[in-house]
Amino acid sequence: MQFKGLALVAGALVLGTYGLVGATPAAARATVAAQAAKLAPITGKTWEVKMVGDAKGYRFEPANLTIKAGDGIKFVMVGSQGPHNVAFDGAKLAAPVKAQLTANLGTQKLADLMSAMTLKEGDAITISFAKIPAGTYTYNCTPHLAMGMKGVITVQ
Ligand SMILES: [Cu+2]
Repeated sequence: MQFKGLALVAGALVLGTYGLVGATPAAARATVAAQAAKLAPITGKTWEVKMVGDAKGYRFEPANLTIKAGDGIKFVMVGSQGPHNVAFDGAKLAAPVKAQLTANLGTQKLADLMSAMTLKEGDAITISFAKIPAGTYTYNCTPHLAMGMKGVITVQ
């Protein structure tokens, strides 16, 4: 019995050490922020951005859009050249902002900062920018990134 007890204590120490090594403070804070972020509904205007694929190429129209805090954007697929989605570039975003943008994708989320795909004409992705700080947000369409399907949203 005594030996078994020691083995359990040793096992707990190994797990405890691994836990400390595996979780850096930054990762821990990001996890907390992700858990704290909840979808913040649109409180202002809902803008429309078309997701287009045609003989001229793949693009968001307009590719540059300035909105106010609390506004939302409805990304609507035009034509049949999909699939399209909206994926934010997180490289310059702070962890809490990434978490809020991801939360604001709601049930349309495919991955962090990335929406699900639209497959047919009229399919739409509506994203709230409530609780998103003023700044510039670059995004792209994952399937058509290599073909230059990108956009910029400025939140005032
Ligand atoms: Cu696309």
